[in-house]
Formats: sequence, structure tokens, C-alpha cells
Amino acid sequence: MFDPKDIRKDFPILSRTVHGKPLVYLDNAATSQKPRQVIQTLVDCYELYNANVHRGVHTISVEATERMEEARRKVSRFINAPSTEGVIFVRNTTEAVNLVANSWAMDNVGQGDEIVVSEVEHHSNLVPWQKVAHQKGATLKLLPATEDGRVDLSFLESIITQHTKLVSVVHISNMTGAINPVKEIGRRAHQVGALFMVDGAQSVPHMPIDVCNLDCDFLAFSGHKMLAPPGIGVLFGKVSILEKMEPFLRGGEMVREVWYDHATWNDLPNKFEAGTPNFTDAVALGAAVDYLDGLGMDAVRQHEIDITTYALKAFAELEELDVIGPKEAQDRGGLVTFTAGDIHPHDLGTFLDSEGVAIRTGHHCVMPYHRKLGLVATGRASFYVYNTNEEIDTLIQALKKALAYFAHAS
Ligand code: C6P
Repeated sequence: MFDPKDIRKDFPILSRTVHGKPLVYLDNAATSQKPRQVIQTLVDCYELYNANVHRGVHTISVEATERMEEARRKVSRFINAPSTEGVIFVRNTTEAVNLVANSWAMDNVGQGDEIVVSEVEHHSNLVPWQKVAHQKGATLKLLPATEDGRVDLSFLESIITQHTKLVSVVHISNMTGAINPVKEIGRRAHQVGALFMVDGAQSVPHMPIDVCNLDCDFLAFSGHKMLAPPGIGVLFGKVSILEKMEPFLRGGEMVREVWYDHATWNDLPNKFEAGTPNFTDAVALGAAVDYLDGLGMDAVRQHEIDITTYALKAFAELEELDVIGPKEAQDRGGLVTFTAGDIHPHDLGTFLDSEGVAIRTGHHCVMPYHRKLGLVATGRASFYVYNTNEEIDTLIQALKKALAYFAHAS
């Protein structure tokens, strides 16, 4: 039985206060909180088997290596990857996209080719492709979004063409909250012989993901948004493609043999994990995956639909607020982005903080789409497994207070 009130007990930080009020943490799209099980895993790593991995014959090095590879197997199962060879540990989603951009795209995209992203991309899935396009003389094309911030499928055929080499699209937008029809987009990409990449930063933590079913060539996500520490993330790639790619970073561990003037590459996934990896956080990511598996990703998704339905209804009752994105919770992830007339979101966020409520305000690293909507900044409340309807009530009460305060102040 999925019960956020029980789940909360695993998260020490949720019992702290902020400005004398109980913390209501609604900034989960930025980063999630960490359960005791993940924190303890990290402590164990440092207290029991801290040693460099893949390099030692001594006991604790072997133990550390086994733990890291066990974590890779867990992550691999979590996204239903066909093998662990295609599961590469990186720092975060941003690094995963940069890896593909600098390795695959720099070698496979040329003059006159096209790279396609959507209008609603996070900067991490836009700026790396800008560099590829500029350096290679390729064109960066945008899939337009519908009014509610979803990729508009009616443009698939005209935007993704025989010249397209790669399509990379956000699965759940961290701004509009919309769940994009990635399978359909991937099908079109493959129809024209292009590769297909999914930015799963906001989907992998929140819904069941099956890379075989999505048929994506690459998937990027971050551990810190799914109960694990910052500094560990994943690039999934199809092995047949990764095998043909040049390494992104070069140095220790990613090599098989080295001479003074050249080197040969290690097998997957090590070829893409140069230098000492962040093994402790990788092991902690394994613990986070265990925790989410224990809750069940279907149940996680259902909880987010329920709490988002509740939040959307409550937001709709505040006429001063405009909510961005799809109307129905089924069509969106667990986040609600909004504006409040003339009140600057930073002022609103600071007021909410004084009530103990943490939301994110700003452009959420989606500056171009904010600009397109004529906005500089928005407020965003985002939910996770431990959030309750009572916390939404607290948010709404705090918003009402803020609206009254700023109406009075102006
Ligand atoms: N979005 C947010 O508050 P990193 O920073 O590499 O872990 O994740 C980047 C990223 C990529 N794609 C999407 C859809 C994202 O939401 C994010 C991170 C955070 O919305 C921080 S800007």
C-alpha cells in the first residue's frame, strides 16, 4: 500500500522546520530529498569499503568494484536495458547529452545535416546541439509545441526529414510538465534513419521506463532527481551504436593498451568512464533504485497523477493564477508551473519560503520557451513520493496569503 505519510518517515530532512514552520518541500523537479536507506548506503561506502574501483586486487577494492557493478545491474533492470554494457555512469543528464553530442554527433553530423530538438527543451538538451550545429555546418531545427506545451505531432513529417541525423527530445518537460509522445517521435526519427535520444531527467524518476519499448537509441537521466546523491547520472545507449563511438573523455580506465603515441579502447561501458568513477554515488543510486522498486514505479506514477489532480483543482480555484501546460494530470508529470499576474515569481517564492514552502522560481533553464510565451520567470511546485495533499493545502494557503499581501502592497 503506497502511503506518502509512511514514506515520509524515511526522509530525515522532511521533519525539519524553515522559519519556524514545517518544511513543505515542493522543489523535487530541481532535486529530490534522500531517504535514510540511501544516506546509510553512502555512510557504509565510506566506512566499510572505500577504495578505488576496477584497479585493485585487494579486498576492499574488489568489494567496491562489485558494489558499483551491482548498482549498474540494478539501474539496467530499472530501465529494462538489454545489457549493462549500455549503462554508462556519468555525472548527470547534462553530461550524458554532452557525451553524445561530442562523441557521436561530432563524428556523424556534417554540413547540411539536421539535428532536431523541441521548443520546450531544457538548456541541457539544447546548448550542446547548438555547438554541434555551429561547428559542423548543420541546422538545428525545432519541433513546435502545442498550446499546452507538448511536442506537436502534426509537425513530425515536415521537421524530421531525410537530412535529419539525430532527434533529441525531452520526455517530461520540467517547465510545462507535459509528457511528450516520445515513442511516436522516435518512430519518425528511425523512419528517416536518424538516431533518437530521450532526455529522461523528469521521467525516469517518476514513471516506469522501458528503453526497449521506447526504442530510444540514447536515454539520459540524473540520480539526484530520483532519491540518489548529486554527481551521478546515467547515459543509456544501444550497444551497437556505443561500440562505434569514439570516447568522450580520455585517460585512465577507458583504455585497453597505451603506447606513447596512441592507445586502444576498453570494452563498454568502461570506454566512456574515464578516470576514477564516482563509485560511492553510483552505489547510492543502486540503493535509490531499490527504494523506488520497493514502492513500485506504477504506484509512484499513480500517486503523482493523484496529487497533481488535487493540485490542479486547487490552483484552478485561485483566479489570479495561470497554470501552464496540459489541463489533465494524466498528460503531465508531477509538477505545476504558474504565473501570478504582475507578482514577480521570485517575490512569490520568497514569501512562500517564509511560510516554510519551497518551490522553484525563475526560468528553470528553459529560457527560450519562457521567452516565446512572453515570460521572464514562472513559479513551479513539483511533487514526489513523499508529498501529501495536506502539503498542497499548505501551499494553497500560503499562496492565498501571498496574493493578499501583494495586492495590498501594490
Ligand atoms: N532540471 C529543474 O529545476 P542535470 O542538472 O544535468 O541533473 O539535469 C539537467 C536537466 C535536463 N533536462 C531536464 C528536463 C531537466 O529538468 C534538467 C534539470 C532542474 O528543472 C534543474 S535546472
